[in-house]
Amino acid sequence: MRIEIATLFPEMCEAYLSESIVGRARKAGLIDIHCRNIRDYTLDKHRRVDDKPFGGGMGMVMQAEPIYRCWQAACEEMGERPHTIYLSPQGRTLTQGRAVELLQESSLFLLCGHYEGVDQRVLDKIVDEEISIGDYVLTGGELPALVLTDAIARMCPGVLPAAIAFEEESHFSGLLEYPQYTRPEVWEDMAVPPVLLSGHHRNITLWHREQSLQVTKEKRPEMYEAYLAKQEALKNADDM
Ligand code: 4F9
Repeated sequence: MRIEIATLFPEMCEAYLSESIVGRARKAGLIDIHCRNIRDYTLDKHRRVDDKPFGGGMGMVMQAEPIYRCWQAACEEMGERPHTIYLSPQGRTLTQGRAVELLQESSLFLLCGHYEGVDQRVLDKIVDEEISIGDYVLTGGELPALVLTDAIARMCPGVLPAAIAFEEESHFSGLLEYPQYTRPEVWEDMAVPPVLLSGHHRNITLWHREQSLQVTKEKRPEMYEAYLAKQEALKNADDM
């Protein structure tokens, strides 16, 4: 998987992408992530990448040409047209399911906007899909691009053990995770649930499952109801 992040702040993105699991995966050649500075593609002698909006209004708008030239350079280097995503509060909200689907793409181009927006014409020309990471406004698309990159990178082959990347007790199975404990057995007068120290694997699995159900019911009642409805539907399909 190759991911190109087009931004006015490549160092900001590199800082995150050079550390921890994603940083290690890049060094090991498991994922190919490039940050491209849109400003490197301006033809303006003052290296400008934005201008006042036609029709008036507040703030500045990112110009079409530097973004388009940046995208063309990425296309040429990759030898293909990447699936092109604009991170925007107007997009469809990112889900685990969408992240899994995007894993199938051979290359992605993530466009990070800044200022008040991006000239609509370049969006119309290159963007396949707009993605939001939630209903709030940020100062730019960098954090959303990093969120999307992280969600995809951790599922790329070899980055994490598959058992963790596609973990059962998570959003994949439709339930939240059960609580976890590590040493010491007693901390601040609070003991670890005894079943976890019992060595009885079947009981431990049953306890995990029960905790997942309880946590989901309490914290995400709508997710719990959807889970029950799905279980019921599966049961009925079995009976037929
Ligand atoms: C993008 C917010 C995606 C949420 C981009 C300002 C954004 C955003 N999800 N906010 N620029």
